[in-house]
Amino acid sequence: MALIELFTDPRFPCPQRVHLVIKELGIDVNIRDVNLEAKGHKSTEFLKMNPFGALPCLKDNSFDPPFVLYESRAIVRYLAIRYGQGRLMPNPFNAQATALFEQGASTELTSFDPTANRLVFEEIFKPKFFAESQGSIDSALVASLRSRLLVVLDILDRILGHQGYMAGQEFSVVDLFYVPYMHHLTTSVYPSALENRPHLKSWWEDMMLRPGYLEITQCSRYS
Ligand SMILES: N[C@@H](CCC(=O)N[C@@H](CS)C(=O)NCC(=O)O)C(=O)O
Repeated sequence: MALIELFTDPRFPCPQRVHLVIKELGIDVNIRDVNLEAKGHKSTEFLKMNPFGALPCLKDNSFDPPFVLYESRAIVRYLAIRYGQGRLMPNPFNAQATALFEQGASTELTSFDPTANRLVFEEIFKPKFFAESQGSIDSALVASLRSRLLVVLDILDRILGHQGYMAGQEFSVVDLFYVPYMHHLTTSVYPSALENRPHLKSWWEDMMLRPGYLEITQCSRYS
């Protein structure tokens, strides 16, 4: 049996977070495709692994019984610690580095994601995959998300004016957490997002060179 199995639909941003770290750290993972449109993630079998019925989900068969984990950011941290020799994570015995890492991780989860995720869903994924079940684009919501997002992007630009990466001076998994939604913002939903935000722009230019980014943007299975 494969050692690590990743249940994924690589066309979607949350699974892509995990694909990015796998590529970045060169971890050997067996891909188990679950088609979101075909509702594979709502099957009884899948719900036993992730009761929320969402992707991604990881199964590590090096344990008996296998270790099952859902939530993309938790999976990324787990893979970096267990299979990446702790790379892209702070030294857990360095209190300040760990605190700054958690500060950066919380900023992504509580400030960036609620606006970027919702906006990208509304403008890209809803019309593309879920129009029948979720209706058309809600333009009032889009307008409000856009103005809230700009405030967050301004703050991120200021933060990156005095540190190189989202969670401090080192590149970490927190930078990867941002990548899937930043990709959709900068390429289609909000191409002007980086205008007049020089620090954010230069950080993003750096991210676009990462091996995982090149894979998710150049390989057709991710789109
Ligand atoms: N917080 C979760 C969110 C997971 C999530 O919502 N995944 C989406 C794909 S980006 C999904 O499976 N959507 C289908 C659904 O919720 O029915 C994570 O980061 O893993």
